[in-house]
Amino acid sequence: MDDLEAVAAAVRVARGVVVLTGAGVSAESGLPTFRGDGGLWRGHDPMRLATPEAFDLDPALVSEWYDLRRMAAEAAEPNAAHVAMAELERHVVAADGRFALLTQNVDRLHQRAGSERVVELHGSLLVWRDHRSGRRVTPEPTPFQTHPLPGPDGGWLRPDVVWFGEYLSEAALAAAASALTWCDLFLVVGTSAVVYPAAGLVGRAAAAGAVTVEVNVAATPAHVDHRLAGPAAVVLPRLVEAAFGNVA
Ligand code: BV8
Repeated sequence: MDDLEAVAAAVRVARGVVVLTGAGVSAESGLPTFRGDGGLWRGHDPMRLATPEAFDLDPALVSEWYDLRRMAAEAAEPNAAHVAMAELERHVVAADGRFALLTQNVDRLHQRAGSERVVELHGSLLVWRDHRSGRRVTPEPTPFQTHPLPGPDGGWLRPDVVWFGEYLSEAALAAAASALTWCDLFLVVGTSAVVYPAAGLVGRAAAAGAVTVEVNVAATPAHVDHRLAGPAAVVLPRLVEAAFGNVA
């Protein structure tokens, strides 16, 4: 039995499924990853764009870069990987199992594909906040006319994402920790597994006794029980079909 069948058998009997996703899941929606060929960090130093210091130094540059990404996310469509994750959630919950989708992605494509139990570990591109007061706004899906935009409370508008050196929200960390208490199957999909604390969740799930499975087109530092090599938009639909049949 190849690994896909073994993993499908584990999915069928799982009582608590947790999925950790990264930029690789949105690659087939046309949104570039960070560290791969053609990735966002290619030609850009993340420390110049994805830190509070970068924003303080050049709010216009950072605002423009994130607004471009926001508009790309608005224009993108969920791909078969996102759809398969929403189907997996429905199957697990229908069988009285528990499910959580912990995403590092900030594009909200999981939610647009129908995933409901989503924890945005690194925030969202589609929500921005006043960098002084923290008051959140959801901008219209049209490009900003100036950069940076003034916030509602006298600061500048910044994306409501977690930058390097910033803490993840207590709520997100608590939701992830809670999911690990009942997780018996942990899928890690489309992430280079180098950004912490998200990347640390794989080891914590394994330490808690979960079966761990990686879906990726390349090897990563993640230590897992099974590796399913290939694009998420190909592997995940196959896995859901192998586990539950071709239920529309
Ligand atoms: C924090 C902003 C406390 C939003 C991002 C412990 C050890 C070491 C370092 C640290 C540590 N604790 C904290 C740190 C520092 C830092 C960190 O982890 N640094 C690393 C890089 C060394 N972490 C932090 O600062 C975090 N904060 O811990 O607070 C603290 C406070 C002060 C001081 C210290 C600690 C905050 C982390 C969040 C940073 N924000 N982005 C945005 O702009 O989007 S990180 C950025 O990387 C994105 O958020 C992204 O989600 C994240 C991970 O990237 P991936 O999603 O994995 O994408 P990547 O391109 O890397 O990989 C794509 C993968 O997909 C590849 O594997 C590829 O093979 C695969 N792929 C491609 N195509 C496909 C595919 N797979 C399947 N199918 C395909 N078709």
